[in-house]
Amino acid sequence: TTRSWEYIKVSLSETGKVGIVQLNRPKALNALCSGLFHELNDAIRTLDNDPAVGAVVLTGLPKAFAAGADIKEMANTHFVDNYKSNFLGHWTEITQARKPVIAAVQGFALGGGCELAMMCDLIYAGDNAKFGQPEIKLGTIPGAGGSQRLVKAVGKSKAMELVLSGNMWSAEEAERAGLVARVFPADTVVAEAVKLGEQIASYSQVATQMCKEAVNKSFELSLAEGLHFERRLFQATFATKDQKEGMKAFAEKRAAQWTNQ
Ligand code: CO8
Repeated sequence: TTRSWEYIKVSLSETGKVGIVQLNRPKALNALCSGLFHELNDAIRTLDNDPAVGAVVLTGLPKAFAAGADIKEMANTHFVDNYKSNFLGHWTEITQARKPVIAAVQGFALGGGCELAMMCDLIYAGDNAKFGQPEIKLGTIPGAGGSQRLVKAVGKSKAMELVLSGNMWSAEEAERAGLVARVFPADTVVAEAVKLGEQIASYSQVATQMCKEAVNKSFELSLAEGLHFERRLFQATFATKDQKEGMKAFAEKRAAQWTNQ
């Protein structure tokens, strides 16, 4: 977190338990250029590997979480080059983080910006947030989950409307659709996300990581296989010291002392 960054800012909450990554490219409303994504991936990887950190908050600027992929950077690229270089393939690296990642969205979350928010584990929105997949207006289509994660988040009809119209949803509409977990006054959304991060970080990291892993498996597996996976992980928690401590502390009416073991 101490190195210098060009396109992002990285910090820790006061307790040191929540990593905060702020996209910071104000000149272009946080358009996601290649350099920004490399820095973002480095920061998330570093925080994910930091034993003191229990959760991460990803946020942007008051006017824009991110206004999409950098249109100027990609405008003149061609299929064969994009294909050979696996253009933007590294975008999904954030989904490999084991620790919970909370998106705190203010202002525009458009195109790749909306897709980046959806790659996080949950979204908190400021009441000024705007979500959309405007790629259709540029003669292209969503390329980083807008036709897949969005459907899983809000269902077919609402997803179709968003990607085919290129219109934007307000924070309230996004919450009603289930894209967003909760809406807050814009100037408090980062603090609220950090507060949730602190709560998550106050639990056993083994348990929070297993929770995240199990929920994410529900997108990949059939119900029977998913339930099987969940039960196995649940059973596995009984091999941890933290499960023993958590249940002992309950019986003794005291706070649990987690060791992440
Ligand atoms: N890319 C590059 N520059 C951008 C972008 C962007 N996505 N968005 C805004 N900017 C720049 C503007 O060009 C402008 O720069 P300059 O001052 O040099 O002209 C600056 O940011 C400020 O923007 P505006 O003046 O336009 O600000 P407004 O408040 O008037 O408008 C909007 C804000 C409505 C957000 C407007 O900027 C806009 O429509 N932006 C583009 C939104 C968009 O179409 N996003 C989708 C991009 S495509 C995409 O994300 C595909 C992802 C595919 C991923 C594939 C992975 C494999």
